[in-house]
Amino acid sequence: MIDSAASAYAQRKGLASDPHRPGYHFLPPANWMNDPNGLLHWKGQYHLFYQYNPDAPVHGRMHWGHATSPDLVHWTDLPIALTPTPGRADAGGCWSGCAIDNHGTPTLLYTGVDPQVVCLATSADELLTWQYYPGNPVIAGPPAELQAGTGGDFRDPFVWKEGEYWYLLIGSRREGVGGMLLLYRSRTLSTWQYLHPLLVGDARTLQPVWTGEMWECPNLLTFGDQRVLLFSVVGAQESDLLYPLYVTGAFQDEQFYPQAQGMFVHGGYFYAPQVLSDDQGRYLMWGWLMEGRRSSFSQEAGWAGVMSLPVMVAPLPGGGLSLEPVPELATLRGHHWQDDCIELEEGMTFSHDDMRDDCLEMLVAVEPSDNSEFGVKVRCSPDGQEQTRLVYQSASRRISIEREQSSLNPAVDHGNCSVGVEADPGELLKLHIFLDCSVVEVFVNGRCYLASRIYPERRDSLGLELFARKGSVRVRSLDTWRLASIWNI
Ligand code: DQQ
Repeated sequence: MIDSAASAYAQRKGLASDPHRPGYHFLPPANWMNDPNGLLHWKGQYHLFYQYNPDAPVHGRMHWGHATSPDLVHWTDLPIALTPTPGRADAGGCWSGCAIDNHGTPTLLYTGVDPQVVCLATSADELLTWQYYPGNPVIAGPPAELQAGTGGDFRDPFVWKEGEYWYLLIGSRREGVGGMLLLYRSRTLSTWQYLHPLLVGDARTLQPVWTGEMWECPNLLTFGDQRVLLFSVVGAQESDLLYPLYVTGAFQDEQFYPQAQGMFVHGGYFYAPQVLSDDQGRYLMWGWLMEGRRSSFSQEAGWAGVMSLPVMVAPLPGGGLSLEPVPELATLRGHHWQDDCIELEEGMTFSHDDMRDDCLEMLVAVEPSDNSEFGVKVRCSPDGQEQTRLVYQSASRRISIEREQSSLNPAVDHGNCSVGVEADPGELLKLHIFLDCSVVEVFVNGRCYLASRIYPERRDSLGLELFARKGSVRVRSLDTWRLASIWNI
């Protein structure tokens, strides 16, 4: 339990020597974490709540963990914010939800289980402790006419203010049809009127993207007249196919008119994102990075789950989303290697002898070429036995994360992932890579984001190398930084 700053520190210290435990991504002091919750920029502090099982590194009785940051980089552990409590509507767990500023009163709307209902809590002491609303649940389950087809799936309220109403979106599903987001409205936050489904998927269609059987964790972002819905798709019940989707469109007269949709984070490990709007007017997104190893390994390690980097999100004029890591992360930069104009012929590699670490940031700008395959190896052992490759194929315009050799341990994930990258003719390829022990995140030209997990076994798998494995490439510039850990332990 995070019952005091001292015990959080002791837990973090106890796990600090684990070579797979990230150093500059947020994660709890120990045990299990999943979705980001209740994101709020409040009086200059970023508040991050998260799905947390303080008792074991497995999904269990979900609490809300809590941390704050003044700068999006360094985090302070705070006491648990929500605890499932016998006799209340959240007795079986405090599942995901959101935070809002209700005219100066910090307010949470979250999922109580079981059954899945909407609960409300408020804070009178700057978000430190939370008072459970005695009239909970404020929504007692799906609307009667839809109840039978939802199978009780009704979770993760997202609330925003528009005109004279508060609106609430919640994830659900319709048996035999697909996922859906239900829309409610209220003037008070404690009494809600059901309006209609705002968006319904179709699990029988694969194109342009399969939208799965159930939707959860909705967010609605507003950019003038344009809206972006983000939600998370449960591919099929009882499967572990989980991925987030976006849909752009317009919200008029309480209806949503979709325009474009698609996947926006690739790699298979990023899930349940939540977004906050900060006082600079930016939408910042965090997602849960799932583990890519057996649960027994996480249990042995004493922790599971890590938060993604904070990512700025905005719609692009031609469709798709702009996705960039926040510039505040630059404060983590330490030793810097700077190189210009690196010519790589087929079969050649480039590195520096001392360019070895497992906490790194890289910016690589590559001139366009017709038919080349260029890449970066990370977590590479001196003999190459272990290595993870990020590869760009110019002919197919695809970026891949190749993990076949990422670990000598056969029981961790080794699958590859590959995604097409939109590029304008003549545009430089810009890879922005973050490596943090078992986390790899890659941003490509500010409009493609991949996140993956790797678990090298060898302590000397720290090498970094550029390579051309087909054709020749010209690297216009290469900047590599060692990044510092954010935990003072
Ligand atoms: N995780 C939470 C739910 C949410 C799911 C429970 C998504 O509220 O739907 O841990 O990861």
